[in-house]
Amino acid sequence: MTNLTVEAVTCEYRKNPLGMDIKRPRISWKIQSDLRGTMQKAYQIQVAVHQEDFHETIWDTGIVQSDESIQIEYNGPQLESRTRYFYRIKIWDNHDRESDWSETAWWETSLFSSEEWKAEWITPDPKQLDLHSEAAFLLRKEFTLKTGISSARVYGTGVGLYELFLNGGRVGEDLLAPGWTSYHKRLQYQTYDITEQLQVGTNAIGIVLADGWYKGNLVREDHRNIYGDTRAAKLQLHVTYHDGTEEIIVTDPTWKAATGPILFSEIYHGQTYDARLEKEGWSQSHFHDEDWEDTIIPDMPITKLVAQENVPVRVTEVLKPMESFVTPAGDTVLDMGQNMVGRIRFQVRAPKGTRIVLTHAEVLDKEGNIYFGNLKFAKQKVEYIAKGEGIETFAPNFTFQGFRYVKIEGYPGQENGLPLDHFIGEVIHSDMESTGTFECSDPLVNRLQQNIVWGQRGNFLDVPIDCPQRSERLGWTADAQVFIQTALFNYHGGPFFTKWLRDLQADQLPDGNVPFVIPNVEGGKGSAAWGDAATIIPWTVYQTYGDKRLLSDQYDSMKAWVEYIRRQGKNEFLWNTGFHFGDWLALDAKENSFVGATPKDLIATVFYAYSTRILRDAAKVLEKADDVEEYSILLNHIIEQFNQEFVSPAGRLVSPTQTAHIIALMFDMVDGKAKERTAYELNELIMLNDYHLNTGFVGTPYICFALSKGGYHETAVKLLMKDDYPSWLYQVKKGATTVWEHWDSIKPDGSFWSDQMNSFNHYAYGSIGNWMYKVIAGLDMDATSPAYKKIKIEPKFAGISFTSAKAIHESMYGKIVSSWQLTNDQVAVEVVVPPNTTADILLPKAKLVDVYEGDELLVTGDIYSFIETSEGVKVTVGSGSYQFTYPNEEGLRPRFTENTKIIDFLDHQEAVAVLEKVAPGITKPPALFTTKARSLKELVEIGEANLTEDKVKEIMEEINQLEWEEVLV
Ligand code: RAM
Repeated sequence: MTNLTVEAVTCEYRKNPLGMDIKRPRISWKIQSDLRGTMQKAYQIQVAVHQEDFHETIWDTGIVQSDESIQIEYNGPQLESRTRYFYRIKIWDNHDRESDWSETAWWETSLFSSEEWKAEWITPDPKQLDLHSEAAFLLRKEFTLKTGISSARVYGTGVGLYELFLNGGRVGEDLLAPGWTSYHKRLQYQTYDITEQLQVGTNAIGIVLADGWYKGNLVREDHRNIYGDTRAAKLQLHVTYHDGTEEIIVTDPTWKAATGPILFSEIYHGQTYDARLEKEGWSQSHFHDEDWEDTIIPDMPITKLVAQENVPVRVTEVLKPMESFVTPAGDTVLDMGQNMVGRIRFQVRAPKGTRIVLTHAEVLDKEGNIYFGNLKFAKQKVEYIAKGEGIETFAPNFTFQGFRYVKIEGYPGQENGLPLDHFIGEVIHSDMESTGTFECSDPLVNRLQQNIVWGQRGNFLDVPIDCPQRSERLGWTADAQVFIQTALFNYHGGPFFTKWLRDLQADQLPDGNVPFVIPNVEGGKGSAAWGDAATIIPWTVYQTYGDKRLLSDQYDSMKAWVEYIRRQGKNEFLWNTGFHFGDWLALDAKENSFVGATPKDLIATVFYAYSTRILRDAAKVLEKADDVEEYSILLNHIIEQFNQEFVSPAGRLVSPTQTAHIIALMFDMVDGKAKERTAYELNELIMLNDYHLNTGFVGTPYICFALSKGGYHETAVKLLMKDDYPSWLYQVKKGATTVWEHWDSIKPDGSFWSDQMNSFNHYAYGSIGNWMYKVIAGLDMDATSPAYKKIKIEPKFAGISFTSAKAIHESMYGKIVSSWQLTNDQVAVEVVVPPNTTADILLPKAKLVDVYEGDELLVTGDIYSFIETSEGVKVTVGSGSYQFTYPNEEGLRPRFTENTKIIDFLDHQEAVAVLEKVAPGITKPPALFTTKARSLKELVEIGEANLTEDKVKEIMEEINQLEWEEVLV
């Protein structure tokens, strides 16, 4: 019996989504098969309402002959509000098998029309309670329910931020709800199933309301009330009884209001909580609220409510502190061991009125003191005033902190050391599904990957923010744009970016210009590589998930951006006017400037072309023939003008910067001789800079791609493996646990880049992750078949200074693995291809007759197509797991460098033999094999090998010239 099953059934990217207002949701599934080469031949979807047995369906596709298994739009009768739809899927495959029905899944609709909102906005009566009070408001209401409750939902929202309570317990686990959108144009509401939390008889519901992004301090010092000056809530609770009747409880002026223990709470600044002011039982029935104030219906500037689009923000992990210590300045500091974003939860037994203060920071300065300088005016301060009743537990809400270190004041007995087990770090971010891992034989590169992932976690907080610590934390467009491909390898970003793009569209200006930050609270707009988020992000989401609807929804916005650019230049085909950030933070900037040396009009024109190309490709996908033609012609003109303006007749780029060369190559602005020359010059520029980059936000994401693509892959690898300033691994060696904003956020002498703008958790330079997945591990897709329907596996290990790499990506079709390993005599490539996809695999430098797949010679196996080329063997396979092995030709041996981890390069015996041969007496096993002693360089650094730098170089050369066979016999 063979096995074919339908699994991981999702609707709009989510498993059993509750409360969606999408009228034609899309269904996707993954296939499991124990036979190789499985392709779906047909599918059947059934949808039923109110029942799980599918006796009566409202939509049955019948057997549809199709290989489509993702993003299939519901096409049955019009859906109704507040209804649960059950669905299941069955498939047939090319091996003549029929699967069972999938497990039954569901989605539930929310409120489709604004008329269904019966609730009013409410806020405390300003005559009784100061609406501008910093204290969070409590709103409450009691209501009575009959027996026979069958189900209940609450639809709720608020501005700034709200949390819901029912009968004394919290509703849901979401934090920072309703999330951050362009509030005046669209505000999200959340849906919760509260059936289990209700009781027959009296119930009580409570709302806590704080400032948040809506009216708290944002962007500039003392700059508040950006969206409005009134906090308010709106909520509607529907109770359905077994007899079919329904009851609705809504917010209206019968609700009561008060303030409670939260005296202050803001995104940047933290929270002040006086536990003595807790109102015990306030969200339970029979609470005495006679002295509470009234509520009124305020005028609200909100025009549209939309159901939650993004995955919620939640606590996703809990960290234990690594240690605590007293700094030279005398502060007691907790070290979380990881630069994290979220909050501290602590426990304390303290006399009433004890004030415990936690101040959060990312790093210690070179003297070892906690450093707050880079936070600008964000206070990141949490104050707790104890009520003095037994053990008290506390964690702040409506705020988040970016920190590794926490200065603790006032904790009872802290002079004798902090009780570490009374503190935990709760990591908070948009709770996206993790979809990728990258690992290789180099521990520093692995740490870099971890840092990239932590950077993503810390900054994907409902909106892709630039940094989580200082008084900024805004949705900067370039940061999101340069990082998105890396981001979508690591985590599922479908709902996350769908929501953000709707805000981009909402905040885009009538002339097509795009604000610097989305949601737009900053005011600035335009700039090449920033506004281009409007085209790059929808296109990348489309490519990764096959999301044609998003592409179509964003199409007008994409086109408006390109047309905006088109009107800017002094010449229609060049973008040579206006404000640009340029190659932001590049190291070739003039003293005291943030802007790199690459001419802004060159960068702008390249991005003009890049956006136009994307628009043309989107028009192709959406079958807009006129636009395909229009933008193909426009693209050609831009490229032509670029060459006239920026490339000499002999093919030399006018701007001798790394970034100019990188983007010209990356975005196909040069061709033929000019292309060759650009690649050559780029390599020269980097060589002359001792294999160091000097690029900023614009050049860095593509530097290694441009080199690998241009024929200089070894240089790309050298750049990644550099660990002195400036480089990715320099930060890692300096102890970074997230990615820094500046190459020199911490300088080699331990001092900091200026206080003014120095984030230690900025994901932009983490965009190298994309190249690590795609080029080093070789996991990529054929761009003509989005969502990895056609996978491209092309590991590139030649010249690499490590011996293995492995990338896993959970795609819409299922898990893809690309993994390779080099040993002295063998190359092993392992590939996993999910059902209903195919993969083109390149086995570099392999000869057809030598390649095994599993135990069988490839040529005799059942792999269905292969061919030998000058690059190696190309195999096309269907789904399944494949283990390819072939002899390791000498050309594949990685070069031994001072950074090569010796025991990865050579096994134990070989290492001793080789080192004894080239430098008798230098090894002191077992030191060589401890985890610390990873490379020759480090052996020297930790004093295990008494060698000069020159001698190390000599040894490396010798090792690389060795006749291996001679040594190893
Ligand atoms: C900084 C932000 C962001 C960048 C802008 C131009 O303030 O941190 O990273 O995009 O400047």
